[in-house]
Amino acid sequence: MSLARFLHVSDLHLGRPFGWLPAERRSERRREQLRILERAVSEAIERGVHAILIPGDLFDQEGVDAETLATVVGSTFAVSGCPPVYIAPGNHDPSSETSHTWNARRLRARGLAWPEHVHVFTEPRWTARALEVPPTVRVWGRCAISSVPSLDRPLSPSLLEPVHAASGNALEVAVFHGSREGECPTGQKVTAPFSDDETRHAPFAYLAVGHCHARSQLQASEGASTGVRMAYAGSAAALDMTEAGAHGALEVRIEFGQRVPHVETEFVPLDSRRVYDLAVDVNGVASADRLDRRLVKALDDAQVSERDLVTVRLVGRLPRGVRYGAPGPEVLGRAYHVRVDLRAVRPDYDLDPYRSAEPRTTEDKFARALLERLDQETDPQQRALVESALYYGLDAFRLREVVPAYEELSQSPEGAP
Ligand SMILES: [Mn+2]
Repeated sequence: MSLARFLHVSDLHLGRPFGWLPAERRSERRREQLRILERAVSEAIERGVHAILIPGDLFDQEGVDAETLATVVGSTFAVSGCPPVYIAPGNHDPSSETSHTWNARRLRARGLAWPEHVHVFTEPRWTARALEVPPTVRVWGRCAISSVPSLDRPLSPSLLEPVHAASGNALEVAVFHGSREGECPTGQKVTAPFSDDETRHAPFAYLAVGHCHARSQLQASEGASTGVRMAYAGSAAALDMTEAGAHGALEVRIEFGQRVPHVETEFVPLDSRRVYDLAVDVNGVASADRLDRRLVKALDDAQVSERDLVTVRLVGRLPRGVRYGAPGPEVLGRAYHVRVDLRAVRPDYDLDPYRSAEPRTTEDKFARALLERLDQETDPQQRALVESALYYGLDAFRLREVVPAYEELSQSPEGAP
């Protein structure tokens, strides 16, 4: 048996503007992205992998700043001991004749050149490079050639024809950027789509894919390999507040030789910051200070560190008289970045006037009718239903909007990290 090892690292988005961070932290986070890529290279060296696979969006955009470009092209991969690197550009950093990042002539004009051991797949059709070590391993790649999403299906039988024609005794590994149908978030651009069925029938023992920023994988028990057939390593550095959890790369180990190749992956953390999404219930809170204390407790319970990024979603009804605009320094000092989402908070209503006064307006009559039903109802589930109908109704009358919020009141206030 032989063993092929790779480091699969993806969607660095170097040069990201990070406009949602305070101005003084944007360039700091961009420098961190570069450190994360450097860490990926040193992990690859320490782990003794045979190659680094980068399936796209290494750069956030075509016009990445000159300093970042010079660092990545000239030094990040030039360190001694760096294994071969295979890059398949994605929709954020597509390959073209005019590309400042991938076109050799353009780079030369700036006095830059990718090191010899960095191979960039600059064609939208599948092409292959054989590894020197271990022998009989081939890396296949294809790239995005425009930032306009492509609907070409990279794993369709027609696009895979050259791979089928060439495949013989080699271990075939794929690196590309594309959308796994049913897996990427609905808001994300669909580009180079592929299905699980196409993945299972493709002649690759492992597919290192980029585009989806959340880590995920597809297992297979027959065909070109067993174990992990395809994976998204996710974004190596958290790029925004929606990218919850830990971020890094995947070490991929493929046993091959006498029998069907077997693939295993191991998560390699690279970003020392984590993104959290917590929900905090505001019901019955006595003051803004007390609410801040609830927030601090929620951060503590979730073990948020001062390096982390946190969205706190406030839910429930804020008691009358309590004003809350933004968290105080006590909360803000607990993490690198805290964003408080107030959209699900609704005012609590004073119901007594509806009970005592003679109903005159439609709002009064509506409230009185539902309060009477509420008083008669004994079943707790039915009571909850009538209560939320009452509050939604009052929202419609008073706020001129109805936002789903009250159902969340019955759920646990503890958010999951
Ligand atoms: Mn991306």
